[in-house]
Amino acid sequence: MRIGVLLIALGFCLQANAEEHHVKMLNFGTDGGMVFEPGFIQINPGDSITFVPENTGHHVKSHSVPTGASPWQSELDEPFTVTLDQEGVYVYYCPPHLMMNMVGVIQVGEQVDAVSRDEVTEQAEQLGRRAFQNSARLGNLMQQITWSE
Ligand SMILES: [Cu+2]
Repeated sequence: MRIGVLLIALGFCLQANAEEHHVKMLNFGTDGGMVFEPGFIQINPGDSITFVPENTGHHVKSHSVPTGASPWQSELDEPFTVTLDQEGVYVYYCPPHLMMNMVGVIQVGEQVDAVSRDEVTEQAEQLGRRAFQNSARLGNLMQQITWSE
């Protein structure tokens, strides 16, 4: 009985600690044209991210997600919220503006297991090869990841 109450209280605490973050989809931002802002974000497991279409013509689709996590895709011009429970790196893009490197990176957890580094980097490079503008953007975002030793 007492343990049950404790677990319920703990559940409320965990829920209260989960944060909701916002990423804007913009025609122009601080990092140039056709851009997610912020392009890199570090969150805790269980947090959610809402993608907000501030301008029309954008949506978001995951490119690579950690093992065990589900891919996602939003509707054009619709706000979209995804909750991320699995630690690791998520790379995503806006399909209509992939050629302009409209891409973003999410780090879930304080650090990312360095064992996954080569695979994650290779997946990001596959996506980056399809960009013809803002070509440095994805590399700059990937450099902000904190890897474990
Ligand atoms: Cu776009």
